[in-house]
Order: sequence, then C-alpha cells, then structure tokens
Amino acid sequence: MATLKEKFLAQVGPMKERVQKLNKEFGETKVSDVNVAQVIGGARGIISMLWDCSLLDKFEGIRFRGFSIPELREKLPKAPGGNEPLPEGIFYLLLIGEVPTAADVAAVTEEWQKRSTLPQYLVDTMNAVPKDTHPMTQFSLAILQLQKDSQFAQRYREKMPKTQYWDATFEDVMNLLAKLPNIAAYIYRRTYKGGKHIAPDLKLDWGGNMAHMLGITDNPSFKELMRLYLCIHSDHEGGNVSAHTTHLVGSALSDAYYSLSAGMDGLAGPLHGLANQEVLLWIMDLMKDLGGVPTKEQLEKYMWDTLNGGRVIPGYGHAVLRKTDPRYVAQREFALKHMPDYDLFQVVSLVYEVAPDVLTKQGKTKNPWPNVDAHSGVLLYHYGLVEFDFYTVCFGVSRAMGVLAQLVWDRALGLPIERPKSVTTEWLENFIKENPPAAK
Ligand code: NMX
Ligand code: MLT
Repeated sequence: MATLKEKFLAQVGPMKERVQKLNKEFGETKVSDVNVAQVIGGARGIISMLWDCSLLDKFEGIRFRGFSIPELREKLPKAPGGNEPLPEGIFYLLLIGEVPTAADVAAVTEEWQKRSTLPQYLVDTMNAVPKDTHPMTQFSLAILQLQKDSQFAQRYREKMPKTQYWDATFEDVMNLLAKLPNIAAYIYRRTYKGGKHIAPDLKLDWGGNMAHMLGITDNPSFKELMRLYLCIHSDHEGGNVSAHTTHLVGSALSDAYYSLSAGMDGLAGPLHGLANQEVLLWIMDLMKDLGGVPTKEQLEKYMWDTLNGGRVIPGYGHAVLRKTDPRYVAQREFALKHMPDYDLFQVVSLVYEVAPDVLTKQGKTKNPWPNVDAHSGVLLYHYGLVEFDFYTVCFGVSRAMGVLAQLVWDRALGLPIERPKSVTTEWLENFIKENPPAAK
C-alpha cells in the first residue's frame, strides 16, 4: 500500500498544472468586486484565497472536499463497534481529497502513534508555565516551543530547494498533529487534575486516545464524542480567523509550528473559538440566576437583558452562514441519542427555540441561527469535562488538521507570500470624491 506521503505526491503534479493553467490563462478574470463596506468591514465575502480542503455555502454549511457532514458520518471508517467517523479519516480526506479505506486510516493512526511522544524539553517548558495561565495560551506556547525541531526551518537553513518545501512541511505537520492530543491532555491533567498524567493507550485511535488521556474513561460514548467533535471542527474553509492566520503566517515560509501557534492565538478570541466556553458560561449563569431550566418567557427576557447590556448571545450568528450550522445539527443529533434528558441539553434546545426570534426582532445580526459553538460545551460538560477554559483547546486540536493539511498544499503549490493592499481613510474619501456614485 502506498504511504500517505506517496499518495500526496501523486496528486501534486496534476494539481499544480490545474492551478498554473488557471493563473496563466485566466489570471485577469474577475471573481470578486470590492466595495467600501467590505474594506472597512473585515473583508467580508471578498474572494482572495485558494483553499482546497473545504468550502462553505452560506445556507448549506461546510463541505469537506465536497462531502457534507452527514455524508462523512456515513462514509468515513469508524472505530470497532463505533458509529462516529475517525478523525484520522477526515485528515486523510482533507489532504488527499479521497475518502480513505479502513486500512488507510489505520496507517495514519499508526504513523501518528509513532510520532506522538512529547520531548522532555517540551514537558519541562510546559511544567514551567504558571498553572493559572489560560489553557489556550499553554497550548499555543507548547506548539511554538516544538518549533525547535522544525524540519522545514532546519532544511531551509541547509538550502533546501523550493521543490522540497512541501516534503519538509509534511514531516512537520505529521509530527505536530501526532503530538497535539498528548499536549492537550498534558495541559488538562496538569492544570485541573493535580498533574496526575495518564499514559497513552497505543491500541486506541487518535481521538479515542485523547479521551483516554484526558481521563474520562467511565463512559465509552465520550470516545465517540471526541471522534465526532474532532472531525466536525477540523476545517471551515480558509477565511475564518484561525485558518486565515495559519495560512498567512505560513506564506512567509514560517514553518508549521509558527503558523499553527499563530492560528491558535486567533482561535482563542471570544468571537471565534472561545465562544464555546462563553456559551456554557452564559448558560450556567442563566440557570443560576433563574433557578434551573427556565421557561421560554424567562429565557426570552434573559436574552433581551444580555442584548440590552451590550453583549452578544454567544454561539449565535456567523460571518458567512445564514442558516443553522450543520455542525450544530450533528451535535444535537448526538445529544438526542446519548443524553436526551440532560437538563443542560434541554436549556440548549430551549435557547434554539427562542434565540432566533429574539435576534431577528433585535434586527442587528445578519444570521440569527446557532453556530458550532452553541452546542459543543454542553456535550463535553455532560461527560465530566467541566472546566470551560479547556474547551477551545479541543477545538484547536481539531482545527489543526484542516489548517495544516492546507499548509502542506500551500507549499506544494508554491503559493506566494500573502500581501493584500490596505488604504487609508483619506484614500477612500478621495476615491469617492473622484468616483462619485451615480445619483439614485
Ligand atoms: N448576539 C448579539 N448581536 C450579534 C450577534 C449575537 N450572537 N451576532 C452578531 N451580532 C451583532 C454584531 O455584534 C453586529 O453588531 P454591531 O453592528 O453593533 O457591531 C451586528 O450584529 C452585525 O453583525 P453580523 O454582520 O451579523 O456578524 P459578523 O459577521 O460581524 O460577526 C460573529 C460574526 C460570529 C462574530 C457574530 O455573530 C458574533 O459575535 N456571535 C457571537 C459569538 C460567537 O458565537 N462566535 C463564534 C463563531 C463561530 N466560531 O467558532 O468561530
Ligand atoms: C469556524 O469554524 O472557523 C467558525 O465557524 C468561524 C468562521 O467560519 O468564520
């Protein structure tokens, strides 16, 4: 059987040809017009990046290499006796563009197991970080510390030719992904469980082993949750903050460690990945204030109080989506199967009934529907992962697969340094003076 690297290499030539042909023959063809609101407003909707691993449709949601989440839940290989897809399979799909066989997935698991040991210098550094440092800071620091072992940085210094960039990046990416569950579990056990670490179980898959090392072993369906969770958070096309940051930093030929650490810093923001902990905090607060599962009327008032207090309803809204996020739906289905009567799940469901109306009445957000973060916390909490501050680390372990698969492609395709144009306010004002819009 060809190795993952050999399979990837077989795709590089044809893919390069397609991209070069587009660039050469249609380089001048316009795909996007830009208006003043987009310049000021976070570049919303401007098509300006190549990202082959996934594509987002504002109504349908994410497709990974053309496959929707329900399709992947059906098609990707599962753990023995399991129902949820193995994250190794989604990585294979994101990188190679084909649905893997069980043997392909087992080979990725084996490869990651071989590379998973944390070096002593990293453990020493992690032990030196104050325990009250946010887990996302600890996660980003650990990834950055591993940069010391970057093959890309070393081979670049040794004058590796451009044609080998993808190979060195591939090695860094595999070494890094292999270690992320161990890093995450180390942070968790050190921060919250008195440093009582749990040795990896090499009979387990990547996600199952992460569940095991976190120490949540009494309920086997937690492993299934981890697998689903790690699959659905892996990629969300290239424009989101963590993906775009990883891609941007990588475009300077900063290696995978620098790029991912930077991407994780973006994920740590409350408008992006940190929203998953914000959601649970908000739900806990409301249950405390309202004395348990609220009525719809109580919940509606609580939402208005949140909005009138100048805060957002966490887990709702999206920069691109205009319907319920299919990642929310997948998690809801999981909850309906594994914890239908759980009171926190009932609150999450109630919020889903009430929030879209309230947000629509308020009339500010372009999307009153829930995103992925509106559901994930309650699932983790149910199994005993109750430390909210850790939730975004789980998101980060997953997101690394998408952004790093794309980074290998970035180097294989020889994509250039990213450098969009910025303008000043004065430039915009002068532009409008010189190009006044036609009277309506
Ligand atoms: N609650 C209250 N107001 C909201 C919400 C919300 N959930 N979502 C958007 N708005 C407001 C937004 O703050 C903005 O107000 P203002 O004009 O005063 O600045 C207005 O509605 C228009 O925003 P949009 O264009 O609809 O949203 P935008 O694309 O700027 O931002 C988010 C997208 C996701 C940052 C925004 O919806 C939000 O803050 N949601 C809550 C936080 C969240 O759930 N983030 C997680 C996103 C998913 N992820 O994992 O990254
Ligand atoms: C993501 O998964 O990255 C978020 O939904 C945010 C986004 O796509 O902008």
